[in-house]
Amino acid sequence: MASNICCILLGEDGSGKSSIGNFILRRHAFVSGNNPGKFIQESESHSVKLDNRIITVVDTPGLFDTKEYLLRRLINVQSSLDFAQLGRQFFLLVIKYGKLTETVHHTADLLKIMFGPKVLEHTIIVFTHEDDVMVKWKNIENLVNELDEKESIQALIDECGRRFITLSNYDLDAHLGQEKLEKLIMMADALAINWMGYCEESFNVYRRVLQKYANDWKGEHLSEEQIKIIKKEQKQEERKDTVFSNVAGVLVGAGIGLLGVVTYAAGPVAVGALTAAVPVIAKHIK
Ligand SMILES: Nc1nc2c(ncn2[C@@H]2O[C@H](COP(=O)(O)OP(=O)(O)O)[C@@H](O)[C@H]2O)c(=O)[nH]1
Ligand SMILES: [Mg+2]
Repeated sequence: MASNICCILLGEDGSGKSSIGNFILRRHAFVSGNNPGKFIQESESHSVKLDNRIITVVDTPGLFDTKEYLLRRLINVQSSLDFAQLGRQFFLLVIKYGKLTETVHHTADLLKIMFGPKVLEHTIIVFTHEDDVMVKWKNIENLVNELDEKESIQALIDECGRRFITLSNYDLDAHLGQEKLEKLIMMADALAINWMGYCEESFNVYRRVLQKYANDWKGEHLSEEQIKIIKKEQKQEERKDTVFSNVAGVLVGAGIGLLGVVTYAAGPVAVGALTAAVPVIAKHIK
């Protein structure tokens, strides 16, 4: 039987995250709309039962265009993983078709410092607003080729293992919508098979490092240099934590081993003492 899965929606405000969340849930659970009042500030989740398993969808605040400092926003979006206890997590990076801007180039790095260097191995890209652009460009390749940022967008698609779908959230009820939903769930299930589990310790390290810088780096952007510093420190801290837990493991193992040796050595001594004591005790009883 297919496992429970948990889909975390990531992307800019207005990209179509909430709409796609509703699309997966098949009900209007998340508020959606194109004005700031409709954009959420904290992650929220809803679930649906589908073919005897639970699909949880976590909607998150937009990554950019916010009044909040970028690092604070990232920490906020990162907390979406706290909801994701119910199944194997995968990420849906939602990008508005007509808005493939330079922020997309930045997105891969932001995802990595929030969720770790392997996050794109668990990510599917969803290009929304297909209806708006299809008339002009016909398909994503044509559209991407027109853009100045085409190399970084292609690189992002490649890093996600070329897992992407294109859709219009307005096809929600149509036959086409159903087909796309099935395709999406199939991709997610394929990811779930190879799912290695999210290491909570590593995740706590990513969070800790972001928090460390959040008070000092209060900008709306992070420079490439700042991202490099964060990545490097996360890697070092993760390694330290791994070494620490390995050493702790070895110490515990050694302790158990020592106890075994003591028991092993003490065993014959105890048996010998008992054997010697039995005739003496027996004599006293007589
Ligand atoms: N034309 C078109 N509009 C869409 C599509 N997806 C979402 N929208 C609209 O774009 C606006 C923002 O969508 P929403 O899901 O709230 O974006 P979010 O801020 O990322 O959660 C809403 O008015 C949606 O109706 C799409 O595929 N095509
Ligand atoms: Mg929304």
